[in-house]
Amino acid sequence: MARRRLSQQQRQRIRQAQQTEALSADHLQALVVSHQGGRVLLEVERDDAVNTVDAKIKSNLGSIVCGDRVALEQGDRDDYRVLAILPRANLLQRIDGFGNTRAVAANISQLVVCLAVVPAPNLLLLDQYLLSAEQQDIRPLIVLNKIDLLEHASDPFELESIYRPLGYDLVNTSVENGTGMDLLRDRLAGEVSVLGGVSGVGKSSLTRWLLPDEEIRIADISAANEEGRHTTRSSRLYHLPGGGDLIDTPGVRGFNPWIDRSLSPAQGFREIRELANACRFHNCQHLREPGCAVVTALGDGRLASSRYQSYLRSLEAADTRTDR
Ligand SMILES: Nc1nc2c(ncn2[C@@H]2O[C@H](COP(=O)(O)OP(=O)(O)OP(=O)(O)O)[C@@H](O)[C@H]2O)c(=O)[nH]1
Ligand SMILES: [Mg+2]
Ligand SMILES: [Zn+2]
Repeated sequence: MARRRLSQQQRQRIRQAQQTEALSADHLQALVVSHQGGRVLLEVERDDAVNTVDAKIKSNLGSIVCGDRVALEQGDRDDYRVLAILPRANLLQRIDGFGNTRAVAANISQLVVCLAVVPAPNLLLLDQYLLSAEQQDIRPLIVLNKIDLLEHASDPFELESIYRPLGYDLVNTSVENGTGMDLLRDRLAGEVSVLGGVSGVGKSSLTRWLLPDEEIRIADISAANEEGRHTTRSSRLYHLPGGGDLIDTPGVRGFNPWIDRSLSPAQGFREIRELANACRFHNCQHLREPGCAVVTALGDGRLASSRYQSYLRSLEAADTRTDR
């Protein structure tokens, strides 16, 4: 345990040294638009022109993700090598099935949680994305796609009734008939947005709709899966015609958020955070403590039970997490 922590500190120090060295030596800088295996696709800005180049990565740099800014060097034969990741404004991370922390995207301003009428939304997954966004100060946006498949104009998944009152922005879209697409385009303008969600909700379809000229490039990075469906294999950052960037990511099975240990999980739930002010004990975990305003609100229906369940799940995750 102690050894592992030391090596993490060492890694951190090495990275800081690499950053300082790269910044001071006046190296080229670039934006990461894609990362596959040991290579990255970069946009290098030089003399008012932007070139897309393929680069290798110096070892021990840690994970590089879309949205990262990096320092690089150019070799004799027009080959490029990434030397350092420049300091990040933020980093969206999740815990994968093996318990490892995986970086998703960096320097983003908006997390677009993509849900669909089919496959039906999983509210736990939504809450986990929202928790990540809240903890990292990233603006969340909820999109319910394939609205054309909804037979009755109602709120079958309780997205409107639960999330709108909490102040979350919600857009219903259809790539099929264009519903809500102008609104979505408005919400994405000027932001650096990452699209997250399970496979098949339509993240790449939305991206393609917003970027008609990029169709071929999108087809390139997706491959037919077992059912013959095109599924995205790696993340890719695109520039929107109206300004702003959009990062399409591969679908996830679940999104186990990386939880900031310095914050309580309640910080990731707007209404629980608010209700907690009225709990009798300031360190109330909202389980069975006397005078708990959260449990009272749950009892009289002011707190959605799915939200409370999600809170319990993240409390559990925060408790059982080993130090990584
Ligand atoms: N009816 C309907 N079908 C849609 C809509 N948007 C996407 N689809 C279909 O849903 C399927 C999956 O779409 P994708 O865009 O590949 O989904 P994805 O979220 O990128 O999936 P992964 O890359 O595997 O994560 C495709 O067959 C699309 O044609 C929509 O608004 N309405
Ligand atoms: Mg896709
Ligand atoms: Zn409480």
